[in-house]
Amino acid sequence: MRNVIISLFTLALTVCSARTEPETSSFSLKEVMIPMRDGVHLQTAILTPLNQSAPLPILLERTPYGVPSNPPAPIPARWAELSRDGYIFVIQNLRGRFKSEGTFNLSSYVNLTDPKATNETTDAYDTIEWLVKNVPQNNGRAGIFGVSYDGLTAALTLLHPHPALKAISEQASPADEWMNDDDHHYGALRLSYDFEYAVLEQADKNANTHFAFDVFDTYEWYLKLGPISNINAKYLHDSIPYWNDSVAHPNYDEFWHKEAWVNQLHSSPVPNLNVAGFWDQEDPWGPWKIFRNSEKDGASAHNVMVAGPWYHGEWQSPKGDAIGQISFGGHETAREFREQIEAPFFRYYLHGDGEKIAWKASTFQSGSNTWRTYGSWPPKEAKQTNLYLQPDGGLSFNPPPSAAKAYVEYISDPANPVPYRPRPISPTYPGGDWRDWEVSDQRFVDHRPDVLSFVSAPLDHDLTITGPVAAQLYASTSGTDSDFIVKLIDIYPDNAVKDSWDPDAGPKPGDYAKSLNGYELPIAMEVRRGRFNESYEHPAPLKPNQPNLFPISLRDRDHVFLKGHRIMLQVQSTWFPLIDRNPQKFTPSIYTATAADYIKATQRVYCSSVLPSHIELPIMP
Ligand code: PG9
Repeated sequence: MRNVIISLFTLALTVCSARTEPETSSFSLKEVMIPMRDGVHLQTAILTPLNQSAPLPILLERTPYGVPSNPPAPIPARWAELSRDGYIFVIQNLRGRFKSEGTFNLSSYVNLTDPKATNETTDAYDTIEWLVKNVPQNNGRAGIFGVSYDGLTAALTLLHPHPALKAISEQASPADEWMNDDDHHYGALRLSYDFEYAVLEQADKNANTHFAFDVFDTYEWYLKLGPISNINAKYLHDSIPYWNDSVAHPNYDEFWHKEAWVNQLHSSPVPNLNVAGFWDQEDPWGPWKIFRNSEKDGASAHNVMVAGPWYHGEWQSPKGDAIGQISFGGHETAREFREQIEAPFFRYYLHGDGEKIAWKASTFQSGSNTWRTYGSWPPKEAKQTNLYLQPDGGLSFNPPPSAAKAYVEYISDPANPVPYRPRPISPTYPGGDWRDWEVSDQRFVDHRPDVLSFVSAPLDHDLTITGPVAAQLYASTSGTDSDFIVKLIDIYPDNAVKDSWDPDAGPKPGDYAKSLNGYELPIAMEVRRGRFNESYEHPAPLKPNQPNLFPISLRDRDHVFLKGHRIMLQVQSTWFPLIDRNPQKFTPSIYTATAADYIKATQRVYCSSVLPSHIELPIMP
């Protein structure tokens, strides 16, 4: 079982597509142990097309999740369109995973100055060196691609690529695990992910290990856990290095600065197709950061961006025609991406055939359900426009009148945190509802007393936002530390769709909940941890009851709020157990806080002409 796991999200997809495809493989598989510069050998599967008649390029994937031990039948969706052009596919286990020798560090640190250092950049280099010299009938050109960890290993080649590496596609690669993506969001710990993933990859070299929760609803398990120090005290006993590192380094210190490999990237030496999902629940930020850093010094190789309304890796699924209840207007976006963008990209650079991609960015825009292309990103036509929170719970393009009541308040209680998705909350892996939780209907929290909702009037025309979105929240807490979470939501009208049930017989069980009428669809969500408002390196207490500006980046978006829909902004101070609870009392490290440090706090969100909390929308003409 273990050895057929290609990656966590493609496993399920491979199983699904097995029903429709023939069972004989069109590849032969050879397993080799490839030597690295320090004598460590890496377990590598080489898949050669049975019908190969001429030299072909090599397309490499490097993974911590296991390589196949048999030729794939049917061919996984992620290779289906590419294989029509002909590639020698190569998959390698990272050092220290499964039969690969050495130690798995779960680290993105690349030391470019020490000539003896080994890391994912040097291992990819040595692998390509060996492959172009030893794989029969290769055409001397290699590419590397992959999603998530596999995407990270692709992206890390940019720091020192082998000369035979002619094109890469990093897809959902993390770039700085303290700033965003899997483990933290601007320093706020992604508790459930960081803990469960560290166990997954570091509990056993030969397996992907799922932590054995003894409570069905993990919300309850994490709440009963109490302070975070109990994870080591009661369960892990310091046995998982990455978890130990996470709790030993609460701030953006030297450890995390080194892990933020992307800061060493100033131009892309190799053509790169960056791919991101707008609803990627793991690594939505890295690809945009890599895309932007690649052009910092202006002298980049071909560097383009693709984004779609996808969960983590959905573009490798057979169709990609929906996420959760939200369908994509009849488009099979995953297949279309692979057929019309990814395969031509590699064809051009590795086969020397076809046309070079002419646009800078391409998106599948949600709301309108259309593919778009842009000559620059963000598009120059987009105009940053403020949408203001109003003291009566409204949202308006006009700032609040000065005479208005200055704030709206709520009590945030760490003993009763707001769940991030409807309970019961499954473990992260295996899947459960994790995959598409970011499109969960937010009606499940919008009347909690600790969740504020600001809502616009119904739109009288379509409103398109294309580019970076941010919130500027003026807020205070009666405590000395605090989190503020904002969610930008698209509210569907109550008559958005015609109900599918017979009007006389009424809905069958389950039908009503499946309707999109009145649906509150999150478009962008993010957390800001107050202790880091002034400095990521040196956290500081907040002054009780004093308004502070919480700047909250909501990343790049491309969405149309359709006529008749309303725009909503929710504000809350807990998002559990996705984000660990802020004690709301400043402590030097939240990871050493005691149960007594977790206190209730009164939170105020200001909506006045002097403290005009607002959201910045990049509105297209
Ligand atoms: N999101 C996973 C991951 C990538 C890189 C580092 C840590 C975790 C993954 O899906 O591979």
